[in-house]
Amino acid sequence: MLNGKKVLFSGMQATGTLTLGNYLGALKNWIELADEYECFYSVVDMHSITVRQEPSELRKKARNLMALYIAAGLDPEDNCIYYQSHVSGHAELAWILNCFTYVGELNRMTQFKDKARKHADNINAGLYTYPVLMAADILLYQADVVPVGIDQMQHLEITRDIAGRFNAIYGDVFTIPEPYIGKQGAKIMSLQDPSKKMSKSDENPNASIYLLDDPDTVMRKFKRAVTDSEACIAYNDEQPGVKNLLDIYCAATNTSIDDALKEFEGQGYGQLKEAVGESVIAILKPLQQRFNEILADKDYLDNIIKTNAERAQTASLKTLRKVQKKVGFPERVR
Ligand code: ATP
Ligand code: LTN
Repeated sequence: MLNGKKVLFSGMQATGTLTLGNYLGALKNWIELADEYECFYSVVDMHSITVRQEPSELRKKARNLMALYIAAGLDPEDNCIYYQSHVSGHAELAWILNCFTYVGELNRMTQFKDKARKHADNINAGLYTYPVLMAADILLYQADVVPVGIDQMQHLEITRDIAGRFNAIYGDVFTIPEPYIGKQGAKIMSLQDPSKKMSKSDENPNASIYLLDDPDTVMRKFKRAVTDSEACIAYNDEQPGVKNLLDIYCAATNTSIDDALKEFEGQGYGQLKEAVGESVIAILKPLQQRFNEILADKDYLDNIIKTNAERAQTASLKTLRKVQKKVGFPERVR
């Protein structure tokens, strides 16, 4: 508990422009939960360098991501929105937790296996221990709940295991976090290959809707989206492309699948694609306008970056000092 509320933590990597998958699977839920919890939303730039980044590009993407969080509807006064690299406790706790994580556990992580396959020339130790840094992010703030897309469930489970193991040795140090997966949009698939998740690092730009795509591009990408030759609008695994479009429509408009199926009864794929495109454009237009305004106001954004880093640093130090004491590090002499 912090300030009388339960704590929420989540983060996204500054590795590219956010996709509709990131928005519907994570960001939208963050906004819905923001009032109920004391929230920490991090731009996890330390995770980003597990894959090689061009420094000036990373800095730009991280700032854009910070602006996107705010543009999407997170109030930076009520919520602590900050850069992970500005709070030293993430790395310090990650080191300690590394010593409570088994290589056998890390060997099972599917995201590591996927990324190692994609970046075979750079399978670095950071990529391997990525889940431990993520556990540190979450445990540092004693988070009760962590809203993420389905793909992050395995990382949440290892976080709970590490926290439970630490608590079993040293007493109740960490809150065991619960994942929060939204009912809709938890796994948005690629528009070009509906067996793969929509991902901001996909090399085919037509596979993803980016939050900064203009309306014509959004519509064009939906019109090109892979469907099938069944020509009927149904929600099942034999028609994964159509299922994905319906998932997007329902998550974007807060409609149930049953209601959407009634709405599109007797219609063709062209009409479905048009309606999905419109529903997404309606979300993106105001978001993009806010985004441009925020980025243009340098002082406003800089002030948020500064004050929130201080807030996060203060909150994180409480846990860090407790953990350092528990494992036997010498007391600081004042
Ligand atoms: P990358 O391609 O760089 O690995 P990503 O697009 O998979 O990135 P992340 O930064 O790893 O995105 O994820 C940020 C958040 O968005 C996480 O909570 C993740 O679960 C969620 N998310 C990512 N992709 C999707 C998707 N296609 N559908 C639903 N949620 C998603
Ligand atoms: N691993 C996540 C990003 C992430 C995160 C976190 C999410 C890093 N630290 C803490 C929730 C809580 C990803 O790749 N999407």
